[in-house]
Amino acid sequence: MIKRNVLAHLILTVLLLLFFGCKEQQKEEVSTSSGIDRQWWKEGTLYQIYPQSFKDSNGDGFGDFRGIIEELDYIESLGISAIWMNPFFKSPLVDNGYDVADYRAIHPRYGTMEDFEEMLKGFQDRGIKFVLDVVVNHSSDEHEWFQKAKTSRDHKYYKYFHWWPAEKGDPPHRHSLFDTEGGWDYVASNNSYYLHTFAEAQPDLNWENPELRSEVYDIMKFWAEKGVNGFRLDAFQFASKDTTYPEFPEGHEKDFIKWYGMRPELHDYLNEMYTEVIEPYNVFAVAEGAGSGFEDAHDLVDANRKELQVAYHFDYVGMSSTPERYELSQFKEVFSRWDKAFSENGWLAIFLSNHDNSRLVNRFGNPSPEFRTVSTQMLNTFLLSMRGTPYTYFGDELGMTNIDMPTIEEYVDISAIGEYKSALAQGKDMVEFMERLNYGSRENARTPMQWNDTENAGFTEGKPWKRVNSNYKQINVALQNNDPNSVLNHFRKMTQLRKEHLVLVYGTYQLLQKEHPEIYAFTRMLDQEKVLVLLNFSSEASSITLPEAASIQETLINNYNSTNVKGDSISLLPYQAVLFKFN
Ligand code: TEU
Repeated sequence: MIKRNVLAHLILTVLLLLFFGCKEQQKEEVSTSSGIDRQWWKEGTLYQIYPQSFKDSNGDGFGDFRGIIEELDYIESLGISAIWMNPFFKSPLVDNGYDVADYRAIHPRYGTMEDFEEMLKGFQDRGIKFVLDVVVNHSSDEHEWFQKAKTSRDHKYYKYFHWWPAEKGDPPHRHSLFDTEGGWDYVASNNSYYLHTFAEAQPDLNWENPELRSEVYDIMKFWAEKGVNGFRLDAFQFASKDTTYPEFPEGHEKDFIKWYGMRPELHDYLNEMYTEVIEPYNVFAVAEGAGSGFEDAHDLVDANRKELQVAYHFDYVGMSSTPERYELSQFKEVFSRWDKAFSENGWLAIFLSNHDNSRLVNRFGNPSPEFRTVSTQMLNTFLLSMRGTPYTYFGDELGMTNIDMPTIEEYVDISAIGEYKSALAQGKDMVEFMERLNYGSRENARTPMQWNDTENAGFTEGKPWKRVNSNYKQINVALQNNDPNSVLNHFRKMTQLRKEHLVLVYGTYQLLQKEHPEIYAFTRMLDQEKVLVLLNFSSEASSITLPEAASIQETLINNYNSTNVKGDSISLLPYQAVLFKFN
């Protein structure tokens, strides 16, 4: 049996193969746009709220809807256009809500349906759209469907899940992303094994069954009728499966996603979802995951195919998940490659962080007190000036950092605990393992929002469900609000700039000097408007020689007070980020 961390290694190998396997495609990195199809979900910046950690209104230590309502003005002040909120449905919370027991009910931790409606109206009144997280690759084992499915093979809900009848013998081995024991578990009452791609408590739903699909569309319609504007489809590339459940053969690491999901039928289901929900309700959908390559990704978001509107891929997330970090050349290569592939057709999300990764500044910037402000500003400049829809994870508009959690006792995340058990069982060097977990764990990104310098950073008046980062007195909203040079105000300037300059949304992208070891330089161009983006990814000053420097007209944004342009040479200070308009 291949253990979980071996699997993680395989995934990393896949990513590396993808990076280097496609190098020949990057010879020509100029992209062109073919007419503008203006859409709110392309132009806006999306802000992700992890509701459990945003703001607690009732002192129980968990963030809730009323806490979010209290902060609507703050959210509006960011200049973002849409919210994506992580799941808040009824759930046993085995995976913090990614295990849904009732898709139409609110978990009491977050409030009531009335609270939800008031919060939604608060967003609508401010012109902010709302994107719901739809977790329908799997449900919770406490969902009524699964509870009834367990009772008998004759129950109609039995066919809502994937089963292996025990009389056929042991099921073929299947990896699970959260369970070292594998992806099948036995149920005595119906003498069958059920499949779970994630935890044991997250049985996979059977998308090959039209009745199940119809139930999901009804759930989406229920929320669309309440006024939500979009859906994020969780782990969706796994939804359609080969129901002979073939074993994962050695040497097929590259095909991991194809092997377990991404069947051709997925496109039919998405097309059906489009006809049933997306088009009639005028909503949009974004899939977590973009399949196993450009072809899959294109098919998912090709407007002519009427499936999804946006996809997000993980190529650059993998490169930063270990303390060894990444090379700037890889970073440029991945973004340029994906941009080129989508220059004619389709649309991507641009993100560097979310609830499944440690903090942005730790992975891609420099969290030291000296550089965290400028390096976060530089990364936010990148996110908001690249082609695609920027996704900003809450707290990254402040430069919130990883929390130091050196011992396993503090971890509550199913993924972290599973990895720990597996490492222990394999006799790994646990000191090294804990260092890696401390750096890469997604729990780093789930600590409470830092509002001010009062106790618990103003997140709660009770005991927070997760310890607040001890740096909250140095990094918080109150401190940054009135400081024109703060990460927060730089973020606000960037969202504003993106609204004012359509070139930052739709302009073509061209990478300049791809070999430069410290500076990421690119242009965006739309009709007569031309913008030069210069980002120093290093803690040292650096300079670059560009013919474009001679045609600079205006500085649009700069995270330092000055720029240093001499002829065709531009010098940048550590982590300096500048946008120039040029002829
Ligand atoms: O994540 C899907 C996914 O691909 C995970 O492997 C993810 O990379 C992993 O959680 C990182 O530790 C989605 C959600 O975003 C995640 O929070 C859920 O835990 C998961 O689905 C199961 O629903």
